[in-house]
Amino acid sequence: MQRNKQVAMGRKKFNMDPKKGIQFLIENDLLKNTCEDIAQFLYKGEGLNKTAIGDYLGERDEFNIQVLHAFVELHEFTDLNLVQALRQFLWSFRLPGEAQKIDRMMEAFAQRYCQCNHGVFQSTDTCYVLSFAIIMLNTSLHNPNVKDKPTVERFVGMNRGINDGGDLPEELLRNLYESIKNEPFKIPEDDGNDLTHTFFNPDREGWLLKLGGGRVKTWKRRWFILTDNCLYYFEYTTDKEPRGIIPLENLSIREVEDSKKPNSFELYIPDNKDQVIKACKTEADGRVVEGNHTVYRISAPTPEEKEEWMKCIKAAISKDPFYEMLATRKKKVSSTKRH
Ligand code: 4IP
Repeated sequence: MQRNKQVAMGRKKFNMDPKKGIQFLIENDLLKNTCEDIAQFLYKGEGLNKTAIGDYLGERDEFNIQVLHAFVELHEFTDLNLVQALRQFLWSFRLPGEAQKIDRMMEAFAQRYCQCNHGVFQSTDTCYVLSFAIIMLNTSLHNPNVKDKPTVERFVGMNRGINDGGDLPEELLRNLYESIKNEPFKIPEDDGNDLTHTFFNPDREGWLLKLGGGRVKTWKRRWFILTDNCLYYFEYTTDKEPRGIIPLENLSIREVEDSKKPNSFELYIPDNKDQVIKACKTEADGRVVEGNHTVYRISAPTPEEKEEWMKCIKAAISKDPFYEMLATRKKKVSSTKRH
């Protein structure tokens, strides 16, 4: 009885703070302090929140990385095609939004898949790149915001040359395509920052209010466009030149309560209070100068629009480093000469 109570308490603690939860279970002899035992506990996942599991597995600590590997080893992918294996894997925890974490986890996944299925791919990188192509395909086919749905021919074409310079069998690619088309990935709960959003080009435009950066702070209605990892704002929708450009690199976004404007959020530099955000703006006389905001406070017309904007901006912020990492791998798998 006592033991069960304590395990339940450990699970609760884990869901609030994964490291503390694990520590509690170990200290009370409810869990052995080995990566295999911890991995087993996470794999069973009973009563555990999948976001917390993902956070724990994504940590950069050497020990957590070992747990991640032990966790992936528990997955049996033998004779599963890549989509089936991804379904299993992506359901066992929630992938965190951060690029480095996704990279580590997907690398571990690809290694395990290749270990269970010798000879399907020329290299782990091929498996890794194709896994992402599939995840992106899933988004393109099932996200209602994506109007241009790729055909199977396009999917096959996009994956030419990824098997260390050679092609994968067309039938394999067709099967994977059909599988995703017939049934989207089931992904544990979504807080708007998961990888299906990470890969969705969120381009968005609309009217928002922005608080000025001067001494007297005024709210101005501006037409905002989110694209290329930048936020542009214009005075009129038809303006050719933006009044301001805010590169989103290194910025974070948070909700804020503003006594005057509802549905507000802010762009800010994490862990920094006074540093000015790199941005440029056009002065009244037409000169282009550096911005002087330490935060950008923005207010949306409705709570729904605020959510949408925040989701899209978050996705824009988190996708970029990842695209780079993926691009590097793609280069690798398409340039390697096959012997
Ligand atoms: C202006 O207030 C506008 O809010 C500007 O926004 C803002 O520049 C100015 O900040 C602020 O002083 P007034 O129109 O009442 O003078 P916009 O350029 O969209 O018109 P930002 O940097 O927010 O674009 P300073 O810090 O540039 O003065």
